[in-house]
Amino acid sequence: MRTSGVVLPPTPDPLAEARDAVMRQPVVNRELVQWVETVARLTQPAIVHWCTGTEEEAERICELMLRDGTLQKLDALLHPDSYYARSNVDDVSTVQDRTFICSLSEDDAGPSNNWMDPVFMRDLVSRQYNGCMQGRVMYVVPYLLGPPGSPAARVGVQVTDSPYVVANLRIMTRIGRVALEQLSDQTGFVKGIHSVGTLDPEQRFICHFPEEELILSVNTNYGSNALLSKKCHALRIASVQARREGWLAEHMMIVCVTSPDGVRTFMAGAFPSSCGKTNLAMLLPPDADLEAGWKVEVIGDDIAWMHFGEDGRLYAVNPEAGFFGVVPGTSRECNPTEMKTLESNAIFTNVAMTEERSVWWEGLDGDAPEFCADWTGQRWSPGCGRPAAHPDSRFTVPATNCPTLSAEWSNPSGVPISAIIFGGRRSTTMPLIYEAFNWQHGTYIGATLTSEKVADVAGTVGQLRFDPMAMLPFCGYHMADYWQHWLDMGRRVGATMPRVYHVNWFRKDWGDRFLWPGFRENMRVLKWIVDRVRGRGDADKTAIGMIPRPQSLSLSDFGWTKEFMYELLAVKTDEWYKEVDRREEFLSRFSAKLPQELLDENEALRKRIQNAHLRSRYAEH
Ligand code: OXD
Ligand code: MN
Repeated sequence: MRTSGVVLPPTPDPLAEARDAVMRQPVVNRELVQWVETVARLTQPAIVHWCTGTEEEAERICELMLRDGTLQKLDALLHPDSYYARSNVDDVSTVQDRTFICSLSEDDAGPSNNWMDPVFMRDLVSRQYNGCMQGRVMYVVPYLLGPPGSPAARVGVQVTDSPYVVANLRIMTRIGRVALEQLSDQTGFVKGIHSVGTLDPEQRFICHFPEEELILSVNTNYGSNALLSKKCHALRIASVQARREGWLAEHMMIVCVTSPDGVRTFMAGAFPSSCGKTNLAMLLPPDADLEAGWKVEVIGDDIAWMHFGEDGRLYAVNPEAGFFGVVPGTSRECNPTEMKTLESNAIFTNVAMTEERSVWWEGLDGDAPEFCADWTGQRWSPGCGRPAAHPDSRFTVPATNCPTLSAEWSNPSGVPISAIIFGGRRSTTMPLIYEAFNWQHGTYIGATLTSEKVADVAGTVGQLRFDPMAMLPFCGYHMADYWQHWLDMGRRVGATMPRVYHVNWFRKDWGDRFLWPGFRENMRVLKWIVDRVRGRGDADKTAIGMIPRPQSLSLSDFGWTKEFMYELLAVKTDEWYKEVDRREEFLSRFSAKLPQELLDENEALRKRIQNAHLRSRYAEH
């Protein structure tokens, strides 16, 4: 019997047992129980399973996937407790054009998001959900984002018919009991419904309903399209909550830098993709620094939730419990810490698999195997003309695997952030590092963050792309309202905001060679930031911000010349004129709601550049 698109469950009632089980939980949220029942009536699973998060449960779910071929076990000696998975060949990346913000008002989504009417979209996706779990298990996964007991932590519940998603969510978040315990009858939670569906790319939808705190995803089983805790909840929905409640949900890594005197400096950093955010989070300082007592530890690699503490400072927690990273390019040479993190308990998706049941990808240290099975399962050998691992192949691994994970990573109070670092990939214009004059100027620097595109099917490599605060694809509301929120945060009575920095490891010389060695040497830049936030560190005031004096980057041991340092830190007025014009054009796309302060900052920068230009011309004469 069908009533208004809602199909009643088959008998025996798959919900009865599940309902009894959840009623035996320490805390029951009635809204949650009712909502799960409504979803089950619509999707009609054979079984409803409430995830508890135990080892045994995880083993059972993985066992199931080993049997049906969703997972393959990797060699137990080479990769203990690790699995290999392939997604459907039509379902290999996150899909911006299928990702929607369904706010009540189109104006709240802004020009950088795809907006769709919430009633229309709910109806469209519900039709996809109708009976979509027949004969299958519907998993109910309560998950906690943030350290248990933290006032910053939030609960989400994802309902999914994908055991692969459950296995990944279990790594990426704290699932089961720990999440339910944080829920009372009064606590709200973010709802997510996901179904693998038919995997039809034409019918793939990832929809966010900020007012209802609801996420609907269908016809995908890949990455952040399907693991709704990550970009969908912890960034898109959380950014809306953060604006409403006066905090920041940011696409930032979090690190703790300990100096030889034992003082810890906490920093957060936002970088568009392919700019080395994870490498910076897992930075291994040069041997001399390690010997001197410097240490860099990771707290988060992707997302930071920052709330004001009683002292007016911003305290950050990492809402996640695992790392979900792009694999190609990962190597011992670039990021030995990440490679150690991946040694066990990992799920690799869409990389290549070797005869020894090991994994391989482009950019891994050493030689390519003579042959292997590529990410589609076909035989691959070097020189065959296609990559063995998909460029967006991923690993999922628990944060606790990371040898440099800070003990503070699960501190319920979070860590006080002293510096926010923005960074892009720029072959010209941007010096190695500069410091904002103040919070408003820092907000402007973040709002105009740009990076050059890397590998791109459209052949637009090198093209500049604006990615404000690295949040362009992840902000759940109008970008200009988001900038206003940043400005308002800085104006809060008693607020002591972090200092803001911009870094660029990718500046090139005339011969198209990188000027900066990067990787471990980036420690020199972090050390300068530590000095600055501690009230030390030499800097020159320039048109764009405060720039280190070369000697304060302790470069002498490299034997670098004055000319080299000039290139690395130079503010070239001809390049900055173009930059200011580009920024003006970009900001104008948000004109209706654009905070005047950002335009003022752009104009003030233009004037400072003009003055610097004039001064340099007089100096020449
Ligand atoms: C990610 C991303 O997957 O930013 O973390 O794209
Ligand atoms: Mn990210």
